[in-house]
Amino acid sequence: SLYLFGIVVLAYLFGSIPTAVWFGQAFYGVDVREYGSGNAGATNTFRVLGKKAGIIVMCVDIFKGWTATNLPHLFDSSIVGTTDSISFVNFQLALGVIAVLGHLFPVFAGFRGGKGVATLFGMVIAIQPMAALCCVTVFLVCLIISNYVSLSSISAGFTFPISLALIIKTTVPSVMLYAIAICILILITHQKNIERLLKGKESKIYLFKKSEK
Ligand code: NKO
Repeated sequence: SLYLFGIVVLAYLFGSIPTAVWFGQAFYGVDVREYGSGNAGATNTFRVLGKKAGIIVMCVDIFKGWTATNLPHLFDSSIVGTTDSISFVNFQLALGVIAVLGHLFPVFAGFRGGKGVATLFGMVIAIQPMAALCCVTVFLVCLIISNYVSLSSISAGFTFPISLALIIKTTVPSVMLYAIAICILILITHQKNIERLLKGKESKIYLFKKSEK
């Protein structure tokens, strides 16, 4: 129906909010896409503008994914068109991915966005909090050991389907399909990072080093 289409558009618009670009332009007069990795994400904001800016962008980007995925809860079941929990979760999964596509190709920033990691994480929190906990644990351990955010994002991406299979007995099979697709999506958005990692040229991020900014 028209309502469903409206919710889908809303999810895309939410994902499209280019937090890194707008935050940098508003408070530092800088488009972070012109520096560092050129990515409009939390990591590059951290790299270019410092720890505080990076953490704020990360939080907003996570919130975008969480909000888009929870949009159906805001509407009446007659609008969402189902009371069946499986199709409800399927709709939520679709909305999460649509928000991530908005983050990757934001209408508000010339369709040059980020890599979708934080927004995907927000989606996973909304769909399967236990899996999200597994992902963030692997992410942090990997980051503390390697100091590569990209490698940590990729590892966390793999953790999503693996944690579903090993720890969580999911009743909705499509969650597993989405988890595998998300894992592949992270590999695709990190192709340049993978090349740099293999050449030993990826830039490191030190979480606990004092940033001057
Ligand atoms: O600039 O190319 P870059 O080095 O910036 O950036 C690479 C980086 C891009 O992603 C980001 C977002 C980082 C957000 C960190 C959020 C941490 C929360 C835990 C992550 C769990 C991930 C789960 C993935 C969903 C399955 O990679």
